[in-house]
Amino acid sequence: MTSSPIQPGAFLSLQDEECGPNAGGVVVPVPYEATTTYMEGTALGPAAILHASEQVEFYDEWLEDEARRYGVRCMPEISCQGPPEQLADVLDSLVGDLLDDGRFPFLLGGEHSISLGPIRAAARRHPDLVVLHLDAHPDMRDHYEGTKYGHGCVMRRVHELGVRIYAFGLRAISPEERDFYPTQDRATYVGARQLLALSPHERVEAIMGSLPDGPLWLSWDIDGLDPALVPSTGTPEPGGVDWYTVSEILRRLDLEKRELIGAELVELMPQTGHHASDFACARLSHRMLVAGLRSRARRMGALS
Ligand SMILES: [Mn+2]
Repeated sequence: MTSSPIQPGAFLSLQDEECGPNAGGVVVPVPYEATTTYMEGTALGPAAILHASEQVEFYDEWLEDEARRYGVRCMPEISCQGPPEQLADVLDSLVGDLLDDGRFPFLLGGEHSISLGPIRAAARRHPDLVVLHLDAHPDMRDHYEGTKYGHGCVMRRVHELGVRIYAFGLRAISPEERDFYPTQDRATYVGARQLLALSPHERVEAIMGSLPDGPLWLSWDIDGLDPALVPSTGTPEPGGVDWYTVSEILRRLDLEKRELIGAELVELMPQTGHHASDFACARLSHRMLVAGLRSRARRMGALS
């Protein structure tokens, strides 16, 4: 892994105009880790994903397209030593500028607390925003370990913005969170157990069939996936969403011409000798970017 400054072409090792100022996608590495409660190391996530992305094939066979066709520029790492609410202000402003400039922002965490600022920026511009939340955990606690802005509370703060949250993959739910969901009409989820007896296609249907209409923000915690697939995460919860389901959800979002505003992938905790996790995150990042960039191109009339 390199410690040199991140170059504009760092994601996928792109060259020249593929990562120039007109690139449709902007990768924002946020190596932020302040409220982690179990195993530490998510601050190394963005660099590991960028490094692994050099090996990702340009062609995404699931969406039958290439992110580089629309351009992907990588920003320097966002460093913030302050509390999560301070980072939220920094990312709110930065992501807001990207959205106003017509870009598709894609953030790489870091811990999940990075999500509040970007989603706040998107929600201010799209009051009917829907957050499609992949996670093993609801992150819906009102406060956790002395803060209201840590990774365990981020979706509760997002919920307070007035947006709708639709989660899937949840399977580690506190009693407080279990009691919270039924009382809310803007927060729903498809739990892991609900998907147990279904075939892969039925699983996709169960998730997509109830997804609310509206512009989407993808807030994806890699621990939503089966930890057999991505063991390198801080709180690897057994069970979880399989690779084909998550890939097919992205394809369905594209086929249904859903409007994607921005996205993030968080909570990779790289471990020496476990590079399969880093690569899975890089591959998923590319697939998410392809979906987002195709939506952006459709919005601009450049894609039917
Ligand atoms: Mn999680």
